[in-house]
Amino acid sequence: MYERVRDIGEKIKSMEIRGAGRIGRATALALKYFSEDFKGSKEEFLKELEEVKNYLLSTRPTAVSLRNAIYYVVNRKQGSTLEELKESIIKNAEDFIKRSEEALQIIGKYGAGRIPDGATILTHCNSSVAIQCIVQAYRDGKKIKVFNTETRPWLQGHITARALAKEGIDVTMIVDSAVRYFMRDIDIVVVGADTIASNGAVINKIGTSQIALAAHEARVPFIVCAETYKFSPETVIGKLVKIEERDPREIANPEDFPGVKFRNPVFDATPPEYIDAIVTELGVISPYLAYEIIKEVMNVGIEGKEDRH
Ligand code: RUB
Repeated sequence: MYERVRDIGEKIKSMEIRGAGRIGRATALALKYFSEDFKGSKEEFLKELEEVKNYLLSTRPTAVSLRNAIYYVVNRKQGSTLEELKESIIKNAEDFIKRSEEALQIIGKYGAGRIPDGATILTHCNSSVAIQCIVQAYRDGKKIKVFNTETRPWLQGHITARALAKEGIDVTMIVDSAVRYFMRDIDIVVVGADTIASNGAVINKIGTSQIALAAHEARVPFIVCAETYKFSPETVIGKLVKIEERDPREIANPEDFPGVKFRNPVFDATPPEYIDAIVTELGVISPYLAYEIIKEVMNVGIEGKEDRH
């Protein structure tokens, strides 16, 4: 495997590169690097491209951004000669990264619009899109406060808290299980998404669905911020989103607990009835419009029969 591809793949696996948006962009970059570094015939290129694709797909199973980046870069390649194919992949990868970065900025503006002046916001895990909306609201001059969960077991909340504090935002970190206790102080919940299914369910960091439940109970608006490449075309044809289960040692050392089993699913699904809106770069939509997004943007509808990978 090419060194620069392997380097990105291993960083995604070990979560040095994490968060669905970054995973998508890193995947596109790995495919660009492969095309740049490849030496050999056209036949070898196509064969090795399949291997690289499958390797990247094996790094993390839940974030559809990874699959959609591969689809955008590889399946839309054009050309008949080796040089044309390589150039097309490099161009598609650069396009994907550029569009992803632009989407982040646009969602930041739309999402900030949904945050009232004086609001106390709750966020979970570390979503670059959710943070973008919060930071934008703050830069727009809104007097906001943020509560953020530490996000066990990987503690992505530490990254969020530091980023918000660095920006000058009033941020309070709480343990995940304190969410319902504090919900009475919260005006709006803002989270990101790993994957959005065609029925509008949002798959995000484990614990998101519990937060949505507590928000629903307290009648606190629950907003999801996600680029359109977080929507999953495969779910239109009945595929279920695979929930990643990671090493239990992320929770505790099993050797310290003889006879105890551990489970470590790292994502969960929040049903659409608990979601007030999804903020995308195409606008703010109801979760029930997920199918339309998939149909419009990805050109895959009920008629899209086959698995794309
Ligand atoms: C990260 C996570 C984030 C989404 C969205 O999980 O659940 O909320 O990926 O992030 P992990 P972004 O840390 O396991 O990758 O908005 O940055 O795409």
